Amino acid sequence: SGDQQWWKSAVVYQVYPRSFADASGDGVGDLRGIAARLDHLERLGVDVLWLSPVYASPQADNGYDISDYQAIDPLFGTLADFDELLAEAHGRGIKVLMDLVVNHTSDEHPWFVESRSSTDNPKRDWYWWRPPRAGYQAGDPGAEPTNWESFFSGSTWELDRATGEYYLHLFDRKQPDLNWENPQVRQAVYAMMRWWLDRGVDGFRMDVINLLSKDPALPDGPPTRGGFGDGSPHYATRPRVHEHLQEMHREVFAGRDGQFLTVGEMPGVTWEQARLFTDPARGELDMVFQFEHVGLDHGVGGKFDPVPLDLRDLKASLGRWQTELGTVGWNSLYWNNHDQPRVVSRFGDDQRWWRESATALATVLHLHRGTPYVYQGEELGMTNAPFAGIEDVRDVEALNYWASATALGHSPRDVLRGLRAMGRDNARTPMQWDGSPQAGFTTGEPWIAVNPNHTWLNAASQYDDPESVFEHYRRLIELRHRLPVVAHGDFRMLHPEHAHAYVYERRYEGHRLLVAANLGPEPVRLSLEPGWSDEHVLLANVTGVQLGGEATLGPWAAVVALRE
Ligand code: ISL
Repeated sequence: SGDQQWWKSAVVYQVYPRSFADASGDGVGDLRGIAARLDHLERLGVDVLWLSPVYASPQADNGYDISDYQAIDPLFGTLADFDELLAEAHGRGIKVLMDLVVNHTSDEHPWFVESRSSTDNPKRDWYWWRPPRAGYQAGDPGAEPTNWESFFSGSTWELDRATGEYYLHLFDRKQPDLNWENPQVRQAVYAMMRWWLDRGVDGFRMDVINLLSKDPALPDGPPTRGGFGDGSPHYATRPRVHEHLQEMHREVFAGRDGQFLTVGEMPGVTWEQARLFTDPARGELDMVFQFEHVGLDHGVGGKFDPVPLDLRDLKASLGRWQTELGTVGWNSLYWNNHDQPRVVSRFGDDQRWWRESATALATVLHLHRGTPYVYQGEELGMTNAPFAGIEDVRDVEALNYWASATALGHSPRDVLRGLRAMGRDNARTPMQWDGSPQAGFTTGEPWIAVNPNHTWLNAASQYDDPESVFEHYRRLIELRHRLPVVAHGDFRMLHPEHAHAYVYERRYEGHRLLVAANLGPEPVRLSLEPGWSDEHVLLANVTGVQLGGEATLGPWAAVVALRE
């Protein structure tokens, strides 16, 4: 059903509303700001706009803590602003995906306010409440019902003094986990989803959707650092998640007219599991975000203790996902989102080879089999930010980590080094529209500092420059739209053992697409199958690339070639 799988030739653009464009001048991006910048998306040629959360929220985790799923936070505007953005996007042929955050709500959501009010409240069972561990008094060290460590540092359990019980929060204490065992919870979520689809949205990006189902026995996990345990065997990708997603598909999407897209964000998911989630015959999801390739540079101390990437590991990982989701299921392709450091700073070179490495990495990613996601500013080659100290940091994950790591005796200098390299705020500095003092993002005081490099790194200076990062992304997107081999071809990794070159071939109905990139600063020469020559080159990020029996690739050179 080719038409039903329209997203195979589509590219998605992610907007983080807080940091995209501020129309009101309060220093925080908003919906009217996004609407005013749709020209940028149209020029780039993307098919879908994924909006990070704009719902009513206390903003403890920048909107991933929702207090009303059917209201827009005043920070971002009104429902009327939303409807207008939707209409304007649709008018340009751009679909809109909402972020669906239903593993947890805000602790200020009325459901949780009711739930916490007494042990016999009808909504008590909508969340995970447990008494202190047997033999302990509430509040004692070790009294938490399990040893699980939160994604955002500390225990996953918070004591509520009113009833003397603890509630579960895999993320911040202001993000209590919903109990998906309860059918009323599930029906409330499906009704809310239908309400958004009725309003005209085109699908959902589903936040940590593989964490919905917990083992109700809530067993301890294997010990980790700092006296905690790893609870993930008891909450990640449990069998009932598949049941929940199938039920959601039936209750929300089945029989509805239109072309939708569902993508599930899934920390820790394996390709075996992803194949089940995305097998169309099972009726669960269209695609998933997996995390294997963005974990390859995490060190023994976790994400804030990074180690250099070995390109062979990256190729082995992405290559395996290509092969294993080749005939059943579908991949999402991404380097960046609002949780990851900027790829040009992370896997590229944001100094000497900034333009070349940004475009080489883009080339390698976009021509894989799967649906590419571009995170705002990535198409300009935006870089990590030079945070001077902890006072420049805004993210709850980073601030919680800072507090707990420094309390454990880690030196502030080391903690900051980790945050600078890997912190999520790197992705959250304002979009760089032009070289003016606040980068054209706001007329006010931005909620987080603009990166000083906006004076030369900005959209205005890249439009119509044939050598710009933006133009390169635009061409890659155009290739996906134009060439069936990009959307539908198979995948074969070449030179898998090469430490600096990333080379692969795609084939479809007699067409062969070759992608060859040098992801390093030293020149590379590679042997190729006979038959390739310079006349097959479709796109290159530098001049002077030679294709023959050998490919000669200068620093960070990337080339795309096509033949029959
Ligand atoms: O960046 C991470 C912390 O190391 C990830 O573990 C991240 O928290 C995880 O991918 C889940 O992310 C999603 O859910 C979080 C939210 O903070 C993220 O912004 C969101 O993308 C909780 O809703």
